[in-house]
Amino acid sequence: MMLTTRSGPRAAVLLLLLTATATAAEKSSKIRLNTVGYLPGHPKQATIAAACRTFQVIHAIDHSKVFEGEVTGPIDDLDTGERVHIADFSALNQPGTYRLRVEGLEDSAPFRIAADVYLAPFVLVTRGMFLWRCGTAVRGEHSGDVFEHAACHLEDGWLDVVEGRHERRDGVGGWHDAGDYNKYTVNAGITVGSMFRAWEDFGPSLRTIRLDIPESSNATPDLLDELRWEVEWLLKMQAADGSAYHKLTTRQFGAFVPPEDEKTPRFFTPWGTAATADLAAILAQASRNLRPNDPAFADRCLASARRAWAFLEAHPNDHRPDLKGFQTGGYQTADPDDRLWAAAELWETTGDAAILRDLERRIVTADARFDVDFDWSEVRNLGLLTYLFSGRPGRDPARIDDVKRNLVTTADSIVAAASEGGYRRPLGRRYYWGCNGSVARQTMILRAAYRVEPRQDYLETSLDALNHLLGRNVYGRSFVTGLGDRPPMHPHDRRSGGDRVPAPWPGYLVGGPHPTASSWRDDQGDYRTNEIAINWNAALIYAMAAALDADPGRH
Ligand code: 9MR
Ligand code: 9MR
Ligand code: ZN
Repeated sequence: MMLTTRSGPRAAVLLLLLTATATAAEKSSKIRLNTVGYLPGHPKQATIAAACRTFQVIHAIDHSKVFEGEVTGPIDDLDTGERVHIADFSALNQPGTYRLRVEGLEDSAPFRIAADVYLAPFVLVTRGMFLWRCGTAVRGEHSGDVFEHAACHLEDGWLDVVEGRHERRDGVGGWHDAGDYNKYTVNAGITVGSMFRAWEDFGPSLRTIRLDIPESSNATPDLLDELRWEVEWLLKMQAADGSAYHKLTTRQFGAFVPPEDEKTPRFFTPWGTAATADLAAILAQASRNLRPNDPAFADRCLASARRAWAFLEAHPNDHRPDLKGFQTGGYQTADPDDRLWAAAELWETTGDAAILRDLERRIVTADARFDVDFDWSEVRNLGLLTYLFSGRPGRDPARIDDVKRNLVTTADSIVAAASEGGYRRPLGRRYYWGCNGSVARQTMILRAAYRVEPRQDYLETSLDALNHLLGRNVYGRSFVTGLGDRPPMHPHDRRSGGDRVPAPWPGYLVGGPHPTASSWRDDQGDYRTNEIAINWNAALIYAMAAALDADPGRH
């Protein structure tokens, strides 16, 4: 709209400035809480970045008071430099839609208290994986917008780099990695591993959830069908000798166009041992989880997993692929943790005693140590958890004790880290590329510890992770597109930037602030803090699956 006023452009500029200031003030909401909501029967807290003594919870619509209390604090939040107070309204369990009110401040964003508060969010973020499908057309509706693209990357991929001849090999399918359309074996590892872990830990809560994907009408649970989409692609990433190609990508990152318009050739790149181990782990895990619904497919997965394992045994040294000529994602990583994970999944699926001995040797070498936070480059936790929760006989009781003890100590350190700051962020003061994904993934450690020692702290801190990502942060905003209050509008995502819909594709967790708590920018150009990625979404899927399972009504 053109602004034409009698006093001319200066007044127009002033008016724009005023509007901008108002918007900025609105953006720094002082009452920060989970803008999606809370589960009855669990703690409920907000962080207030202002001096205050009392607060109220009011009905979102008629503003009638339903709860009041005194805040605690102040706490000096070292990450943000703020002095904050905490409003605790845990005692409010009556389902409804509310806002938090503090005299002198703008009311908080609306939020719900409801037993099903995580159901729609779980569907949204898991459907995010479906919308990431490559090699096929996808379509989704959200809040009145339609998000779609035609079948893409049907030429995947070329063998030039690995075979020295210009020939195609079928690598169609899988999920795009992130804001870019490339496909990387290593990142598929942590992603699929985290989602299968969600299935293995919380299957009974997830089994009947419909995701409205093309396979929804078959007899297989939708979450498993979505996983199978990626597993089918991984099968194609295995070379004849059992090794795995490290990635299938363009040479440079492409433009912000819809995926079907990206016609630049994509190449298989050389193999690596981390990629091969991750492929072995996933296919072994897929084999046992998909067996009840498709035994023939399960056999294929297991045969491939075994071939990958045999290749690894014949190539005991860490081998990183030579990726020269490619500027796309690196995902280069040391392989000991990947091998440990592969051993764990293969043993769990087959019961092979030699693999168990190998696995336990690796656990000793790693001091049975859990990583307090982990992403694509650290998959040891996945292996340790599979080992710990196995129902198979034959494990060394001393090893089991080591792993248990380490798990509980690690969970304790996460609880302690959450307690230090004003926002109960389980990752404490660590901020790096993709840290939002790590916050979500910490719930895996917390929920595992809760299984071993049912301390309420573990359960509640895993919900704190979600509270933080959905608005209890310095921005008072949700970090997930299409969800909660003032979610990211400009993620680094080629589909969102390349289509005509103003809203971004929904259901995606952005990487998050770094190097400091306040360095996130909702700007498409800022791929360091505002990109989306399958590994981070998978962690969020786990966290939300865990929250579905935490609904006290379910037990
Ligand atoms: O768009 C790319 C994003 O998907 C990657 O995560 C990121 C880091 O590897 O790189 C982005 O690409 C940028 C490139 O590295 C530098 N030039 C600008 C590109 C953004 O379009
Ligand atoms: O998640 C990756 C992060 O740990 C790295 O620091 C970063 C830079 O190498 O790359 C991230 O992964 C990107 C990948 O390389 C390309 N696709 C997008 C990924 C998310 O930004
Ligand atoms: Zn594609």
